[in-house]
Amino acid sequence: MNIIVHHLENSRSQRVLWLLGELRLPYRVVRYWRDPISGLAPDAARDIHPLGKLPVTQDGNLTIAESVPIFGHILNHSRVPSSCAFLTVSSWRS
Ligand SMILES: N[C@@H](CCC(=O)N[C@@H](CS)C(=O)NCC(=O)O)C(=O)O
Repeated sequence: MNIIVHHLENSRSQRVLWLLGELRLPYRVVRYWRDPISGLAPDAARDIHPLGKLPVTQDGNLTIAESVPIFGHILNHSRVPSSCAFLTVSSWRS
């Protein structure tokens, strides 16, 4: 896994960076800063997501939006035991 994280400051995308850090997985960050007046993501975020919502990750040809599937993708490619609570809940919900 060679993941790129499109990360917006002060947002839930911080959780993706946290998870990758905890799992000691390598990643690259593309950083976006909020507009100081509106607090919205910059226009450049729309190059990677039609609504400019982050996080978005890219792993090879696979681009994923939405935190939960991003977490699933990361955990599927980690050495986290399959008994991990997150994976158990995911399979229970599907
Ligand atoms: N359901 C999405 C929500 C994504 C989202 O709303 N991200 C916010 C930051 S927490 C965002 O990009 N806001 C910038 C904007 O709306 O301009 C997820 O869980 O990833």
